[in-house]
Amino acid sequence: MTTSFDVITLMPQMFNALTIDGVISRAFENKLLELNLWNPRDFVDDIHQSVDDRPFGGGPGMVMMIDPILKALNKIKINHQDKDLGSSKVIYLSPKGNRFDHKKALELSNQDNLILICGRYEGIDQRFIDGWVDEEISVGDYVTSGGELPAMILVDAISRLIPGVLNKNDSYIQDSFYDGLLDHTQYTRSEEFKDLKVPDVLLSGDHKKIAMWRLKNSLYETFKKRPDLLKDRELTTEESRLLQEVIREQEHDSKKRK
Ligand code: 9D3
Repeated sequence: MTTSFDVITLMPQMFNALTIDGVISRAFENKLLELNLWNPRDFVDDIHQSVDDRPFGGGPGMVMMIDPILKALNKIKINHQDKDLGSSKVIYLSPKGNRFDHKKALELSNQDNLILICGRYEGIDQRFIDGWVDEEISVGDYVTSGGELPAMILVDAISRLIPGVLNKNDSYIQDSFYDGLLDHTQYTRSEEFKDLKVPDVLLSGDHKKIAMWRLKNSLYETFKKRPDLLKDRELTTEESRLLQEVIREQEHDSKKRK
Protein backbone atom coordinates (compact mmCIF):
# COMPACT_ATOMS: atom_id res chain seq x y z
CA MET A 1 0.00 0.00 0.00
CA THR A 2 1.36 3.41 -0.99
CA THR A 3 1.20 6.34 1.41
CA SER A 4 0.73 9.56 -0.50
CA PHE A 5 1.25 13.22 0.30
CA ASP A 6 -0.50 15.95 -1.66
CA VAL A 7 1.14 19.32 -1.08
CA ILE A 8 -0.32 22.68 -2.07
CA THR A 9 2.57 25.12 -2.50
CA LEU A 10 3.66 28.16 -4.50
CA MET A 11 7.21 26.73 -4.44
CA PRO A 12 7.00 23.10 -5.58
CA GLN A 13 10.70 22.98 -6.57
CA MET A 14 11.71 23.15 -2.91
CA PHE A 15 10.37 19.60 -2.48
CA ASN A 16 13.08 18.24 -4.78
CA ALA A 17 15.16 18.15 -1.62
CA LEU A 18 13.08 15.14 -0.48
CA THR A 19 13.56 13.13 -3.64
CA ILE A 20 17.15 13.76 -4.80
CA ASP A 21 18.81 11.36 -2.36
CA GLY A 22 18.69 9.56 0.95
CA VAL A 23 16.49 6.82 2.43
CA ILE A 24 13.26 8.73 1.88
CA SER A 25 13.96 9.30 -1.83
CA ARG A 26 14.41 5.53 -2.26
CA ALA A 27 10.94 4.94 -0.82
CA PHE A 28 9.52 7.37 -3.41
CA GLU A 29 11.38 5.49 -6.18
CA ASN A 30 9.99 2.16 -4.89
CA LYS A 31 6.45 3.59 -4.91
CA LEU A 32 6.11 2.99 -1.18
CA LEU A 33 5.58 6.72 -0.93
CA GLU A 34 4.06 9.16 -3.39
CA LEU A 35 4.42 12.94 -3.47
CA ASN A 36 2.09 15.12 -5.54
CA LEU A 37 2.69 18.86 -5.77
CA TRP A 38 -0.06 21.32 -6.56
CA ASN A 39 0.66 24.98 -7.33
CA PRO A 40 -2.24 27.41 -6.72
CA ARG A 41 -0.79 29.49 -9.55
CA ASP A 42 -1.81 26.72 -11.98
CA PHE A 43 -5.42 27.15 -10.86
CA VAL A 44 -5.92 30.79 -11.80
CA ASP A 45 -7.48 31.48 -15.19
CA ASP A 46 -4.73 33.56 -16.75
CA ILE A 47 -1.15 34.19 -15.70
CA HIS A 48 -1.97 37.77 -14.66
CA GLN A 49 -4.54 36.70 -12.11
CA SER A 50 -2.84 36.64 -8.76
CA VAL A 51 -2.75 34.15 -5.90
CA ASP A 52 -2.29 36.81 -3.19
CA ASP A 53 -3.67 40.23 -2.30
CA ARG A 54 -3.34 43.01 0.29
CA PRO A 55 -4.90 42.34 3.70
CA PHE A 56 -8.32 43.88 4.42
CA GLY A 57 -7.88 46.43 7.20
CA GLY A 58 -4.44 47.38 5.94
CA GLY A 59 -0.99 46.52 7.22
CA PRO A 60 2.16 45.05 5.72
CA GLY A 61 2.53 42.04 3.45
CA MET A 62 0.18 39.97 1.37
CA VAL A 63 -2.36 37.23 2.11
CA MET A 64 -2.96 34.13 0.00
CA MET A 65 -6.43 34.19 -1.59
CA ILE A 66 -8.98 31.42 -1.02
CA ASP A 67 -9.99 30.65 -4.59
CA PRO A 68 -6.72 29.32 -6.09
CA ILE A 69 -6.06 27.16 -3.00
CA LEU A 70 -9.62 25.80 -2.99
CA LYS A 71 -9.40 24.97 -6.70
CA ALA A 72 -6.19 23.04 -6.04
CA LEU A 73 -7.83 21.23 -3.10
CA ASN A 74 -10.87 20.27 -5.20
CA LYS A 75 -8.60 18.92 -7.94
CA ILE A 76 -6.82 16.79 -5.34
CA LYS A 77 -10.16 15.45 -4.08
CA ILE A 78 -11.31 14.52 -7.60
CA ASN A 79 -7.95 12.84 -8.11
CA HIS A 80 -8.50 10.83 -4.91
CA GLN A 81 -11.97 9.70 -6.02
CA ASP A 82 -10.45 8.40 -9.27
CA LYS A 83 -7.91 6.45 -7.23
CA ASP A 84 -10.58 5.15 -4.79
CA LEU A 85 -8.90 6.88 -1.86
CA GLY A 86 -11.11 7.76 1.12
CA SER A 87 -11.30 11.23 2.61
CA SER A 88 -8.01 12.78 3.71
CA LYS A 89 -6.92 14.93 6.59
CA VAL A 90 -6.19 18.52 5.49
CA ILE A 91 -3.26 20.00 7.40
CA TYR A 92 -2.23 23.66 7.28
CA LEU A 93 1.38 24.30 8.30
CA SER A 94 1.16 27.34 10.54
CA PRO A 95 3.11 29.06 13.31
CA LYS A 96 -0.15 28.96 15.31
CA GLY A 97 -0.53 25.17 15.03
CA ASN A 98 -0.03 22.40 17.55
CA ARG A 99 3.66 21.61 17.94
CA PHE A 100 4.75 18.64 15.81
CA ASP A 101 6.34 15.77 17.75
CA HIS A 102 6.98 12.01 17.61
CA LYS A 103 3.50 11.19 18.89
CA LYS A 104 1.87 13.26 16.13
CA ALA A 105 4.21 11.73 13.52
CA LEU A 106 3.14 8.21 14.61
CA GLU A 107 -0.53 9.17 14.48
CA LEU A 108 -0.21 10.64 10.97
CA SER A 109 1.85 7.67 9.72
CA ASN A 110 -1.35 5.58 9.92
CA GLN A 111 -3.13 7.68 7.27
CA ASP A 112 -3.21 6.56 3.60
CA ASN A 113 -2.96 10.16 2.41
CA LEU A 114 -2.29 13.60 3.82
CA ILE A 115 -3.03 16.96 2.22
CA LEU A 116 -0.48 19.56 3.34
CA ILE A 117 -1.02 23.25 2.70
CA CYS A 118 1.97 25.60 2.72
CA GLY A 119 1.50 29.31 3.28
CA ARG A 120 3.74 32.07 1.95
CA TYR A 121 3.64 35.81 2.73
CA GLU A 122 1.55 36.50 5.87
CA GLY A 123 -0.41 33.27 5.48
CA ILE A 124 -3.77 32.32 4.01
CA ASP A 125 -7.26 33.86 4.30
CA GLN A 126 -8.78 32.72 7.63
CA ARG A 127 -12.03 31.69 5.91
CA PHE A 128 -10.15 28.89 4.13
CA ILE A 129 -8.73 27.67 7.44
CA ASP A 130 -12.16 27.76 9.09
CA GLY A 131 -13.89 25.99 6.23
CA TRP A 132 -11.47 23.41 4.89
CA VAL A 133 -8.57 22.78 7.29
CA ASP A 134 -8.78 19.88 9.79
CA GLU A 135 -5.61 20.65 11.72
CA GLU A 136 -2.93 23.36 12.03
CA ILE A 137 0.59 22.17 12.77
CA SER A 138 3.73 24.15 13.69
CA VAL A 139 7.28 22.78 13.78
CA GLY A 140 8.48 25.01 16.63
CA ASP A 141 8.64 28.46 18.12
CA TYR A 142 10.69 30.25 15.47
CA VAL A 143 9.72 31.85 12.18
CA THR A 144 10.43 30.19 8.82
CA SER A 145 9.90 31.92 5.46
CA GLY A 146 6.93 29.74 4.54
CA GLY A 147 5.23 26.42 5.20
CA GLU A 148 7.43 24.45 2.76
CA LEU A 149 10.34 23.53 5.03
CA PRO A 150 7.90 22.64 7.86
CA ALA A 151 5.90 20.45 5.41
CA MET A 152 9.11 18.69 4.38
CA ILE A 153 9.87 18.02 8.03
CA LEU A 154 6.46 16.33 8.38
CA VAL A 155 6.91 14.26 5.20
CA ASP A 156 10.38 13.13 6.31
CA ALA A 157 9.51 12.33 9.93
CA ILE A 158 6.21 10.58 9.06
CA SER A 159 7.75 8.57 6.20
CA ARG A 160 10.42 7.08 8.48
CA LEU A 161 7.64 5.50 10.54
CA ILE A 162 5.97 3.75 7.59
CA PRO A 163 6.85 0.03 7.44
CA GLY A 164 9.37 -0.74 4.69
CA VAL A 165 10.65 2.82 4.25
CA LEU A 166 13.73 2.24 6.38
CA ASN A 167 15.78 -0.93 6.16
CA LYS A 168 16.15 -3.10 9.28
CA ASN A 169 19.42 -1.50 10.31
CA ASP A 170 18.17 2.03 10.61
CA SER A 171 14.64 1.05 11.62
CA TYR A 172 12.91 3.71 13.65
CA ILE A 173 12.61 1.16 16.47
CA GLN A 174 16.20 2.15 17.26
CA ASP A 175 15.53 5.88 17.01
CA SER A 176 15.76 8.27 19.86
CA PHE A 177 12.21 9.24 20.96
CA TYR A 178 10.81 5.88 19.86
CA ASP A 179 11.23 4.75 23.45
CA GLY A 180 11.32 8.22 24.97
CA LEU A 181 15.07 8.42 25.62
CA LEU A 182 17.91 10.18 23.81
CA ASP A 183 20.36 8.05 21.81
CA HIS A 184 23.46 6.66 23.48
CA THR A 185 26.75 8.29 22.41
CA GLN A 186 28.52 6.90 19.32
CA TYR A 187 32.15 6.10 18.50
CA THR A 188 33.99 4.87 15.41
CA ARG A 189 37.62 4.35 14.43
CA SER A 190 40.25 5.07 15.41
CA GLU A 191 40.17 3.29 18.79
CA GLU A 192 42.57 5.96 19.92
CA PHE A 193 42.54 9.42 18.34
CA LYS A 194 45.48 11.39 19.73
CA ASP A 195 44.99 10.71 23.46
CA LEU A 196 41.21 10.27 23.20
CA LYS A 197 40.04 6.69 23.82
CA VAL A 198 36.81 4.85 23.04
CA PRO A 199 35.05 3.37 26.13
CA ASP A 200 36.66 -0.07 26.74
CA VAL A 201 33.36 -1.95 26.99
CA LEU A 202 32.51 -1.14 23.32
CA LEU A 203 35.66 -3.04 22.23
CA SER A 204 34.98 -6.04 24.51
CA GLY A 205 32.74 -7.98 22.10
CA ASP A 206 30.44 -8.77 25.06
CA HIS A 207 27.07 -7.89 23.51
CA LYS A 208 25.08 -8.11 26.74
CA LYS A 209 27.50 -5.80 28.52
CA ILE A 210 27.47 -3.39 25.57
CA ALA A 211 23.66 -3.26 25.53
CA MET A 212 23.67 -2.54 29.27
CA TRP A 213 26.29 0.23 28.87
CA ARG A 214 24.30 1.80 26.06
CA LEU A 215 21.06 1.82 28.05
CA LYS A 216 22.91 3.37 30.99
CA ASN A 217 24.54 5.95 28.71
CA SER A 218 21.19 6.72 27.06
CA LEU A 219 19.57 7.27 30.46
CA TYR A 220 22.38 9.61 31.50
CA GLU A 221 22.30 11.61 28.25
CA THR A 222 18.57 12.11 28.74
CA PHE A 223 19.00 13.03 32.41
CA LYS A 224 21.66 15.64 31.56
CA LYS A 225 20.24 17.13 28.35
CA ARG A 226 16.46 16.54 28.38
CA PRO A 227 15.31 15.84 31.96
CA ASP A 228 11.79 16.82 30.82
CA LEU A 229 11.64 13.57 28.80
CA LEU A 230 12.14 11.50 31.97
CA LYS A 231 9.03 13.04 33.52
CA ASP A 232 6.92 11.58 30.69
CA ARG A 233 8.43 8.11 30.91
CA GLU A 234 8.22 5.50 33.66
CA LEU A 235 11.62 3.92 34.37
CA THR A 236 11.83 0.18 35.10
CA THR A 237 13.50 -0.86 38.37
CA GLU A 238 16.64 -1.75 36.42
CA GLU A 239 16.66 1.57 34.51
CA SER A 240 16.34 3.52 37.79
CA ARG A 241 19.20 1.53 39.28
CA LEU A 242 21.39 2.15 36.20
CA LEU A 243 20.61 5.87 36.22
CA GLN A 244 21.39 6.23 39.95
CA GLU A 245 24.61 4.27 39.38
CA VAL A 246 25.79 6.43 36.47
CA ILE A 247 24.89 9.68 38.28
CA ARG A 248 27.04 8.57 41.24
CA GLU A 249 29.90 7.53 38.92
CA GLN A 250 29.82 10.86 37.09
CA GLU A 251 29.76 12.87 40.32
CA HIS A 252 32.71 10.82 41.53
CA ASP A 253 34.64 11.39 38.27
CA SER A 254 33.99 15.14 38.27
CA LYS A 255 35.45 15.38 41.83
CA LYS A 256 38.53 13.47 40.69
CA ARG A 257 39.10 15.96 37.84
CA LYS A 258 39.10 18.98 40.17
C1 9D3 B 1 4.80 34.78 13.23
C2 9D3 B 1 5.20 35.77 12.19
N1 9D3 B 1 4.03 36.32 11.48
C3 9D3 B 1 3.69 37.65 12.00
C4 9D3 B 1 4.56 38.75 11.56
C5 9D3 B 1 4.25 36.38 10.03
C6 9D3 B 1 4.60 35.09 9.43
C7 9D3 B 1 5.91 34.85 9.07
C8 9D3 B 1 6.26 33.64 8.44
C9 9D3 B 1 3.63 34.15 9.15
C10 9D3 B 1 4.00 32.95 8.52
C11 9D3 B 1 5.30 32.73 8.17
C12 9D3 B 1 5.69 31.49 7.49
N2 9D3 B 1 5.84 30.34 8.38
C13 9D3 B 1 4.99 29.34 8.32
O1 9D3 B 1 4.07 29.39 7.51
C14 9D3 B 1 5.11 28.20 9.21
C15 9D3 B 1 5.87 28.02 10.39
C16 9D3 B 1 6.77 28.86 11.11
O2 9D3 B 1 7.06 30.01 10.74
N3 9D3 B 1 7.33 28.38 12.25
C17 9D3 B 1 7.07 27.14 12.73
N4 9D3 B 1 6.25 26.31 12.11
C18 9D3 B 1 5.66 26.77 10.96
S1 9D3 B 1 4.61 25.88 10.03
C19 9D3 B 1 4.40 27.06 8.92
